[in-house]
Amino acid sequence: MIALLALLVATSLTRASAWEQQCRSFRADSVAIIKNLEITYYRAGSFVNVTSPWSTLTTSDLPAFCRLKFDILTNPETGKTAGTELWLPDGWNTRILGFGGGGWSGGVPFGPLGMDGVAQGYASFGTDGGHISDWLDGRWGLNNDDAIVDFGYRAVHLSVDASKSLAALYYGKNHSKSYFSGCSNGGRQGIKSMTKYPEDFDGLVIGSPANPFGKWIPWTLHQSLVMQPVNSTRWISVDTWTMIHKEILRQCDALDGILDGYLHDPNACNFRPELLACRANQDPSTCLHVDQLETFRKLYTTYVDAAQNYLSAPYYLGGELLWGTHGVSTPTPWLMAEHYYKYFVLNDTNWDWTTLNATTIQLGIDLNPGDIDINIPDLTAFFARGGKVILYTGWSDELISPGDSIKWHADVTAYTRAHSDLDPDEHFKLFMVPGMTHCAFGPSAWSFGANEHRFRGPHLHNEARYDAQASVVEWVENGHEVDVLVATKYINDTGGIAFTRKLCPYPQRAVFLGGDENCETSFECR
Ligand SMILES: [Ca+2]
Repeated sequence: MIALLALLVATSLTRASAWEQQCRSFRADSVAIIKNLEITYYRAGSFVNVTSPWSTLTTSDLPAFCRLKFDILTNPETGKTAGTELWLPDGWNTRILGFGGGGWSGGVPFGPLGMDGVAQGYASFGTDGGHISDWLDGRWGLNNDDAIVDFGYRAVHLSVDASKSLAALYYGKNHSKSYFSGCSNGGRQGIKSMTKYPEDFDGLVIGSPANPFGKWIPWTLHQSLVMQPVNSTRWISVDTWTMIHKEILRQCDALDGILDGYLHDPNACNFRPELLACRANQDPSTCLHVDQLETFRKLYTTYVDAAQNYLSAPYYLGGELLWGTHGVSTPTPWLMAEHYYKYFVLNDTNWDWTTLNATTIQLGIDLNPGDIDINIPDLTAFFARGGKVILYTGWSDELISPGDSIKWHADVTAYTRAHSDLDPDEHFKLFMVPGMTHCAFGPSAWSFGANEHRFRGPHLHNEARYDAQASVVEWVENGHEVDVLVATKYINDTGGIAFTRKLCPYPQRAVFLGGDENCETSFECR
């Protein structure tokens, strides 16, 4: 028995050494667009400490993998490149998984690459989007069309091609399927891929997409502008938002049957803000001025242009605690939005964001720098080749209105039905996540194996319904439709399980049936 164990250990050591040797001697000369390849092999459980402006990963929990760090030549005429990494686990599950970047990207998304990707056996890749920057800093875009095009679509697309080729070279066989996981701008990147390069991915899990970019960006500035000037009778401070939030919960928390500190369906709440109107001589920190009531109404109303054309959905009830902190209803503008007009649209470093007007907004939409936007909701080519996509958005998203995900889902459904014989419901599911803020977190059950969820906290287990990424694999490879996901709330988002909830394909929602409110089996999708 001991001899057998010794043999097994020796065999596995030999195998590990073979991979290590394969990694260290790997050459990518045959992949023409790869430049400056650097190779590092990490044995299982070794200390990984890597950082980019976008993401830092520090862990000793990863399986053995070969790290390829390289530049992709994105424009042979100018020599433009985009920084990219492909991590190849010894125990490959034969799948490729790409990760998107939020904000302006600006660095390889190491966290999800490791915890969401390699740890699950995927050959995992991500790109910096063609530039190095802080995720909110768009100064790199000034008079830099090459970099803007990389950000718009080129860096991701070419990194898919390169990663497929490199994985085939490394493992000596082609990948089986390719997947993508991204949230925010990463969600936009996923939608861009499905529309522009429908063959790049077989399945995607995308969250809260920054889409349509040219209409979402001005919305963020609009949300700040309606409250200006700071400390006027229109202004709503962080403390006042907290007071409003408490009143919303007082009026509506129990509507879903559970006093759990969040709304399962914000649209079910007929909130009456006027009950907070200040009475004569009332302390103004305990009530709302009539001008603040008007501000409140505007922030929760669909944003349209002067001709009543739709630009963006509004805020929804329940996320108020973040609106004034890292949301967009803040004294200063959402930096990403200010930089979009300064450095991408107007090339005017002195542009004053408070002068935002219909002409500037339309110019951004018409210019569509770097083809950032996705203007036609056409996923028919992606659907026709069997592609599947799970889209998710938190109802309490503070940076991108969740209503825009609902509109995009409806637009794609309508377009598909009008222009093909395909059934969009067999390819595209939307999951609205009660109480979740932008991409993750919030008072609710928000962990379900979507982008960065394993990086941001613990994970229940790998069964498909607990794991959006595993669910889309099941859907693509075995035809098992995703009819429910289970989200988990961990104690303080780090510890044991506080409660679980069902997430249902929109427009269904999880209805509480009674019984144990902490267990998802007490809910039903209706
Ligand atoms: Ca509730």
